[in-house]
Amino acid sequence: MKGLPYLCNMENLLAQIEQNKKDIQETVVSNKEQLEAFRIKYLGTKGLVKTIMGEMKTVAPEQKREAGQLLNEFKIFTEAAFEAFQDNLGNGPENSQAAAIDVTLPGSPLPLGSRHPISIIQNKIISIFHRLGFAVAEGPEIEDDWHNFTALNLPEDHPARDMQDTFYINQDPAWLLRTHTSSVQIREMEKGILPLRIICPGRVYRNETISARAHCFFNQVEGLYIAENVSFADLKQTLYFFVQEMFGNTVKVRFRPSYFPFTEPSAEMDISCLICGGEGCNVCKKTGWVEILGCGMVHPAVLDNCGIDSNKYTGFAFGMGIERITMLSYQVKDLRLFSENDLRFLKQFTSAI
Ligand code: 2NL
Repeated sequence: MKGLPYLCNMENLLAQIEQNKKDIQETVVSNKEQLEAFRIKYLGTKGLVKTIMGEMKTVAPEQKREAGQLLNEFKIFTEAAFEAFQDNLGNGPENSQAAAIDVTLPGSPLPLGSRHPISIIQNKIISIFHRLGFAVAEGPEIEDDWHNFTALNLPEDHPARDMQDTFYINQDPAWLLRTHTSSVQIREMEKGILPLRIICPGRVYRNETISARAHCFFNQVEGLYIAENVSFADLKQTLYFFVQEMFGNTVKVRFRPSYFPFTEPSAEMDISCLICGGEGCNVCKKTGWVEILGCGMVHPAVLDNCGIDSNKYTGFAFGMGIERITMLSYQVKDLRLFSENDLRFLKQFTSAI
């Protein structure tokens, strides 16, 4: 407006409104200060909208109705312009977080995870032994000397008890991180409920230098069957069934004599190499065989230590490393991959289970 006093008839009221609308249409608001200046100029208490509205009193009574309508439209026009400027600056209600959510849009899907390869193989082992009547038993990872060593017939000076091989708890070296899940089996035997047919999967700890083939923690499945008249033939047949279910029915097994303080006799079981079928390759170190577990008949001293009458009962036991079975099953060359949480590795095991 050119600073002229507002004229008091319909024609001039219309002219003022048209001029202001034109001005508003030409206004550029590119920051908060300009927005505020616009608000004060048009919509403030002394702004043009209010001022022109004040002109109503000078309009002839028969034209007041029409004038009121025009003024109201002008007010709405100005307010809409202000809101549009505000939105363009990015702080209007349309851009606030609440308004940005369109509830009619489909949600963003949660990415599907995958089971860890160790868990896949552990579950497979559990289900095979489940079909033979073995129940899963679990126990603590922090153990005492008795359940981890003494009850298992390990002499006081056995190297496994050494600080170098076992993680003892600093505050109280009577406690240690279990080095095998045999301690769970000891606890089950101590309960005295026979016959006993269990497998014990779980994490174990040994003070090993970490490499492609060894880690300071890994997973084991141990198995134990105690009843009257359990023989080495039962052990062989059970493990043979396991291998056939696990690796297929063309796989061959062989038992080699071995030594463990907790079994007598003791053996190690090999399977024919899955990679070369026995021809000889890198995996089997050109022998055609790969070792997968240790086993034997439970030593009578172990039964006695757990309060089981070794004249009445016999049993077999075995233990295997799940990492090793998993590496053979999926041809994983480095055991460290299992604990590094590298999604490029883990995603390769995505499946429906
Ligand atoms: C291996 C060897 C083995 C056992 C574990 C066992 C447990 C009790 C009594 C007797 Cl309570 N034996 N467990 C027996 C033989 C071998 O593991 O090389 N594991 C990876």
